Amino acid sequence: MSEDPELEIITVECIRTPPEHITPDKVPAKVEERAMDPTVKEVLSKTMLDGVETVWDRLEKQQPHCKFCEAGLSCQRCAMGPCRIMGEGKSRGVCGAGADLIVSRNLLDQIATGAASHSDHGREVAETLLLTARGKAPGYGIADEGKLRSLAKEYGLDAEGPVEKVAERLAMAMLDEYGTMKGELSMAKRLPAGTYSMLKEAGMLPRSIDREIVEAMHRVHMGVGADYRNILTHGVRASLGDGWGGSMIGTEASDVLFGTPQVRNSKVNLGVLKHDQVNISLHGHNPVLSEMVVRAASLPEMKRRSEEVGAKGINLVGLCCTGNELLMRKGIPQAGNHLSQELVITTGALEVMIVDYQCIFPSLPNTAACYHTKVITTSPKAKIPGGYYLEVNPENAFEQAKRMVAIAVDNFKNRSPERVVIPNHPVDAVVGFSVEALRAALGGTLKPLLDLILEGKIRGAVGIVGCNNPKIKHDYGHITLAKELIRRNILVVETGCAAIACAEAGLMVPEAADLAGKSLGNVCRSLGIPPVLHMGSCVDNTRILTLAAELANLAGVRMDQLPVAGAAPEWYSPKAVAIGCYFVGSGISVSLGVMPKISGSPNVIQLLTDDIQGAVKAKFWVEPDPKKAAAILFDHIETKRADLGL
Ligand code: XCC
Ligand code: SF4
Repeated sequence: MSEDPELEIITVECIRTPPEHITPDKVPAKVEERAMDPTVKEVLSKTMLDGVETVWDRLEKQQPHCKFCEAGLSCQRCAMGPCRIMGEGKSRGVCGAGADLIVSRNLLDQIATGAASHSDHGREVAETLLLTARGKAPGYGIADEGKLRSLAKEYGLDAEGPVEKVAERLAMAMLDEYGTMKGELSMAKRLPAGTYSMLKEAGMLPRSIDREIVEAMHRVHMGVGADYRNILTHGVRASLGDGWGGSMIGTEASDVLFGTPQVRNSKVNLGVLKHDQVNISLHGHNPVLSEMVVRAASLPEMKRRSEEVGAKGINLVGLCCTGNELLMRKGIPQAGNHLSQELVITTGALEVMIVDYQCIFPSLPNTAACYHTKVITTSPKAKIPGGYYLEVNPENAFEQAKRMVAIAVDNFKNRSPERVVIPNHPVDAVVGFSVEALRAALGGTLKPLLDLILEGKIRGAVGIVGCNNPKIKHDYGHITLAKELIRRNILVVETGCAAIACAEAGLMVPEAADLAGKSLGNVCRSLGIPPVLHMGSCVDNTRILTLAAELANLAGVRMDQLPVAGAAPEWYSPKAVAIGCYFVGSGISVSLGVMPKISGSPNVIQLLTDDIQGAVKAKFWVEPDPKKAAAILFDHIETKRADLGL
């Protein structure tokens, strides 16, 4: 129980794997099958010997998956069902829906879920900006005034005068984008003219952020549209509202409040936990709370308090995208990505895990119940049974953050040193390649980067993004694809869990230039940069959009004409579906390492892997083998080069 009197908790139990399921003799082989990072393997092995259940065990217990659901052919949308469709083209749901409709509607549902998640996160950052401007968010401030004023200009606002006034105007304008009546999004103007008019022509330009998501939910109701092409055209539009709207607001407003990322050094993997300090992990996606935890943990009174309980200080570590946000802006070390979230607890060395939302396993409190760790939930949207709930809003965030740090410090005495395993070797990583940081490194313009691409020293660029999925050996897809691409002189830019995977594999240090092909290697050495660049969290995929748009504008071409592509080798999340769609919608073709649930409709497959090119000149590939995916992406890039006469 907590010593904080106001905290109540529903007690949950530690979930153990049945003893016959994983016997000690099976552990080494299972560990090899599941993971490749040495620190993950070390802690996973300990976890399995502790008998604590993880995501991999639960995946095994789910086998075999339902074939109808896997193919996207089950429908739960109304009370005449549920329905499952069998056989090609003949079978129908009770309402008469066929395979194409059921599959496309399910996919639209996923796109809307993903776009809603990122865009709602963006809205909270913009609201925090507004409260900060009005002096109602103690602890927050404007960290990047230059960016604030240039964004205000971009939004067509008065960018002069007191900083609070400009911030207030910008925050209001950003919040207006969610339901704007002006018919299109302000930041869609970042699109190169040719791409913009192509989308307009195709009826895919989003009218506002929320409207397209709400309309998607309307369209998945029984008896609305029945044409799969029309349904998925709207899916692309809704995703573009996320990419050039909600997520982009998330990125830009975060930069204004917390600072635009600059290139910096940090450390990654489970080895960043410390034996002699109070360990707190920050997990989720939104930087609004975690930035306050960083401030609270650095207060001298907290350090003193930690010394009173026999610790040598407070060690903050990041997980998933909240971690990426802190890594890029503050250099806070990163403990791991999606599939490491349970392992941070099972090291036995974690006092508190603070979560906001998205990608948080609902069973984390059960995992924590096997050790001394306390899970603290903070968002009214994301209460989790078994977690302590400390509601956070911009008005109280700093005060609440102090309480959380105090809970962690008080919990240090409950750690059992004999149950702790912390791997020894954190890995170095250079992070923080925002578009602004890249531009600054190149002398104030991206022109030198474009020239290197035009000259062929860099053949092109691929954004490797997205999650981990236990169906794929942890991080194997990301690391293998990145290595194969840089070897072919293709620059790799990364976000999300992909970025963490490659950082842990040592690909984000300048010395990794030696793993790149000759010409890319030389470019990296002359600029002192790694061949794989960390561009941030998943909302920061918009940094990749902005980068590509700026390069296309400099070259005077549409985005689809650039020798670039996207890849999500280990994706799992509906957010990744939305990201894939807004990349493709913007003209950047995307390779997926995990098959979406569309195999039940050959027509939908045909649309997404080929016909969609008629509208946006980009498409999806599905290729589970990252080596083959690298070959596909390389050919694509070389074709684009040839088309440009390079
Ligand atoms: Fe989640 Fe962003 Fe995916 Fe990682 S990459 S598993 S979405 S944490 Ni966003
Ligand atoms: Fe079945 Fe049609 Fe209802 Fe879906 S919408 S559950 S296919 S009746």
